[in-house]
Amino acid sequence: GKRAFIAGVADDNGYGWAIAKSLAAAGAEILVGTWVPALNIFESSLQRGKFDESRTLPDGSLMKITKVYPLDAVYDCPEDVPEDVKTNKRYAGSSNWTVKEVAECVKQDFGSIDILVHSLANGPEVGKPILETSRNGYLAAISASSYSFVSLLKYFAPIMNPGTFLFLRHLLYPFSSSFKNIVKLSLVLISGGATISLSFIASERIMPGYGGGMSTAKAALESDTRMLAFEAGRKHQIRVNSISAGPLKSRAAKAIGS
Ligand code: ZID
Repeated sequence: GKRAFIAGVADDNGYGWAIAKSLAAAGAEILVGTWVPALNIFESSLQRGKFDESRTLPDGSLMKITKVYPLDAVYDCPEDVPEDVKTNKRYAGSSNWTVKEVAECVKQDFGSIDILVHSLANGPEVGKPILETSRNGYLAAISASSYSFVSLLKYFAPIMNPGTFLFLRHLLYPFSSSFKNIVKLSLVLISGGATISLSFIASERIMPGYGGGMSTAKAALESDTRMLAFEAGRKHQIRVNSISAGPLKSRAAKAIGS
């Protein structure tokens, strides 16, 4: 079976949870990365059976989460963590939660993964129009919602199982009588590692209310998806995609008042 790491699961209301369930139903082993400040409540709710109803898979069994890793995707390695965060009591109780360390722990525990899901975003000023957004708020949105994906890919790609390239032969103008058939070759990456993130249409259209630099962050995420597909496809033989999500009443969505 496949092994999936889903970054951005802290309750049973969001996309990360739903994706984990679908993957579990399809037979995948589930590992999740949970934002450090939300870790205690998520783990205790899991243990107390609070999610058991929504953990039920189509065959009646409960989704098993093999391991929950604490994660803060705005920090790449321990040297990046400021002193006040290090000593914050919500953080001091956990360890190895920077992106690089989480990837190392997953490698130690399981060796490799097949699927990486980025289902996290944070924009502290999302409720503010972009004209009123501070530089810090804007950069924080990009750091948590866009660069977090670059960072996850950077550290997880080396432990993802590679796929293989296939040449596909297409016939252009197959029904034309006046032209000779033109054969086009394209290179397609099949099976092997796959990564995905969740975007939002505000990346390319005006969506009032999606402020604080979050529209910018989604535009960056989509642009990075193209570049990363190119780079990580060649370097690691893994696929990189992003889905533009529809509305879901998650915890994050409540922050944007939708
Ligand atoms: P969620 O709260 O379940 O997931 C976000 C997770 O990120 C939470 O678990 C946080 O703890 C975690 N997190 C935040 N900061 C960090 C950090 N520094 N390190 C680690 N974890 C962190 O909400 P969700 O399921 O809505 O969000 C998952 C993804 O879906 C995000 O990328 C969203 O931007 C994206 N998405 C969600 C929706 C939606 O409706 N829920 C839409 C589009 C994209 C959307 O906003 N019409 C109006 C709005 C929308 C669509 C259509």
